[in-house]
Amino acid sequence: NASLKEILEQKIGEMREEVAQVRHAVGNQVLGTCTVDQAYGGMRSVKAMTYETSLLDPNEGIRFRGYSIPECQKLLPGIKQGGEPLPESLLFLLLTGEIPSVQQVTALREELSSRAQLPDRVKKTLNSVSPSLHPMAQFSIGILAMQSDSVFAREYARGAPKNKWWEYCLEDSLTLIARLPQVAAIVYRNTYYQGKQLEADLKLDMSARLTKMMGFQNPEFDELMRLYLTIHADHEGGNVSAHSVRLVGSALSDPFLSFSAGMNGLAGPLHGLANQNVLTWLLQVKEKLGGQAPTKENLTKICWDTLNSGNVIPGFGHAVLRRTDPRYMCQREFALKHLPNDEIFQLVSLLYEVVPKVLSEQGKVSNPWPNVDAHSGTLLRYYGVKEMTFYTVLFGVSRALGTLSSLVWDRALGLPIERPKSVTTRWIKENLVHK
Ligand code: NMX
Ligand code: MLT
Repeated sequence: NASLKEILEQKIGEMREEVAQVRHAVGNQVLGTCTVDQAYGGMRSVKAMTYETSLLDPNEGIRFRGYSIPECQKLLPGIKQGGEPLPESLLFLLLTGEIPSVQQVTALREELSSRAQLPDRVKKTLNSVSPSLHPMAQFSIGILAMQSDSVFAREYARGAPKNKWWEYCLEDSLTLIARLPQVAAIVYRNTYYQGKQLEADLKLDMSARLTKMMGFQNPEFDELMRLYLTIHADHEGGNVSAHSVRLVGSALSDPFLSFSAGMNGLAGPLHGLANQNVLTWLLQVKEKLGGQAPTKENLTKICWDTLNSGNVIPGFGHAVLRRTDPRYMCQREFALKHLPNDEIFQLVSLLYEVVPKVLSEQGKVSNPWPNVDAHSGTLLRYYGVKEMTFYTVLFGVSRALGTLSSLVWDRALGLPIERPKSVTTRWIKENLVHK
């Protein structure tokens, strides 16, 4: 039962060797190309970076270090046998590539607990922020308020050698991950409970610690939180939050600065904010039904009204996925098991039959199927988290696990500053149109 750091030390040595071999063998081969349309079109599908912690298949969905979500649910240690995986187990997997033993997860939990206490000055900063600020902005401020604790920034300024950077990045990443539940809970209590804070119980795993600090006491909700924090953790490297963390980190900005940048991207409606917008939209749908039972017919009409008013249907579509998101499916399975009769879940279920047909008929979307955000708010609401503007913060707590694990590897592999080349439209005309 080697420690996380011992395993990482060994794996980093092996991986540096592997990358050197790969670059020696195929370093000058073309990985991806970029057409003019792709350059104007959000670089969609351009293969232009490496990212080790997860890989997304358009049809199958995400694999964390090679393991699908159902495999993670089966293999990663939970709080009890057969329960949902502990996010701490996933963190171990993302960092090392290995499924941890129960002892290894216990050790990591203890490590995180020992780092979880939030300094008073950070609490003070969070308490001084207006609760009218969106919770994602408050969350990002809380992350930045911890920046003075960065070991990476301190050691870099002292001239730390490059081969040690990953260790300082790991230090900061573990501290950040350990503290984020409390940052999130303070934002929650400040925004919706007049700042009445609850103590952190450091003996609990990060999910139960978070729900307790928010004010909930329900073991079933704790299990949902474990699943939630596991499945939102990582989605390969090109999504807005992961890529922002990578990009900002490539300037050797420390993990606090880099992760805050990622959260500012997650806060956008086309990315993480979609989970808030989905529930807002579902409640609007309910209102439009005006007491009528939902049917395929009346829901089809409401979907068309949404599209015709120039809005997207939140929670549907994806830049890479081309089938139903497995993160949607595992949440659906959780709902079928624990809340099959919930009114909003039944609405979500019926929309699963309706929306893809409407979007396909409209003929614009590359993928008409639901993504992770189409389901998460329904589950949170069922367990009492009715404050929709908070949902993306929970996504953010989870996204730390993947993006910060990846950042450790960026420093371990010595990735340089990111600096792709841009061109102007005039350059394209002169060099391609009038060639
Ligand atoms: N409802 C209506 N129109 C849509 C939708 C949707 N759900 N999804 C895509 N479209 C439109 C899109 O706006 C674009 O229209 P136009 O050509 O007029 O600009 C057209 O379909 C083609 O877009 P795609 O190539 O299918 O999608 P793209 O890769 O550009 O964007 C999303 C991907 C996820 C941003 C897009 O599907 C979307 O806006 N979905 C709704 C918001 C959402 O659920 N976001 C969460 C994604 C997951 N996450 O957590 O980040
Ligand atoms: C994510 O989890 O980051 C989203 O599904 C968006 C993406 O992968 O582009």
